[in-house]
Amino acid sequence: MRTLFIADLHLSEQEPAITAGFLRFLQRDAYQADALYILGDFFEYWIGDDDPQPLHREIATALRDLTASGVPCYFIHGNRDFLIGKRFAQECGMTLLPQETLLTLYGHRILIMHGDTLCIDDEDYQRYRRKVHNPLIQTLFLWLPLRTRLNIAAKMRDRSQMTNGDKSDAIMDVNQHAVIEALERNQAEWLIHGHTHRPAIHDISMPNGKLAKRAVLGAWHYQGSMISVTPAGIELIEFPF
Ligand code: OKV
Ligand code: MN
Repeated sequence: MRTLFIADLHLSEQEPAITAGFLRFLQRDAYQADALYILGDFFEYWIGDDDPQPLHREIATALRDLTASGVPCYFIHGNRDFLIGKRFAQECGMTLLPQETLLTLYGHRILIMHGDTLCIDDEDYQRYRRKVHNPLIQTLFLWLPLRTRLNIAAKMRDRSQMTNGDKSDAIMDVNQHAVIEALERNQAEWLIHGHTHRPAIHDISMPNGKLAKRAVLGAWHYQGSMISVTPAGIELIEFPF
């Protein structure tokens, strides 16, 4: 009786150690779980399901093996891999979920999301997000040839790195009001998200006097990070690759 959550692996051909760590995590932990939830930024970048990168096929095969063995896998988009579509999800045997999803696990009401929508103080990012989430803009982008999309995406990542300066400093934290609003709106006890790369389990005093929890997943830079939910509670676990 254990459900696992991960986020922010930022998988890429450039970081084979992270891919190896993920494949080990699947074998060691995920096969024993009731379900696996991936809460976004699974990949460092994504420009369409038709991208023929060998890494994508390798990951799809590994997730397909897991889901075919009977462990359901669910996916919520991050700010980097928001273009992951039905085709790739089907290849993995995983289910795409809405950006905010309420679960009931072992009697607990748990809200899950990537976490970027909570960072409302970063107005530049929220403006950028509205643009690239516009369905018409996405359709137009996906019509472009693969090569063109790769070039545009590489330019956008370069620019973002320049304007962000030191990346980890520039990642803004969640807005506390947005957190409370989301928990209240869903009548949830716990919130699980990633994105900020600040792994922790925070207590939240709700306006109704109740205590809620916000569990934040860590990024997979030098080690793995997962959240485990069991009938006994919620736990943040870091582990070597
Ligand atoms: C992902 C981020 C690059 C942040 C572009 C429309 C547009 C989609 C896209 C291109 C970029 C995702 C898909 C990438 C996240 C960046 C830079 C900063 C802060 C368009 C729809 F605009 F060209 F029409 N993209 N890629 N960033 O390289 O994966 O999240 S990406
Ligand atoms: Mn993110």
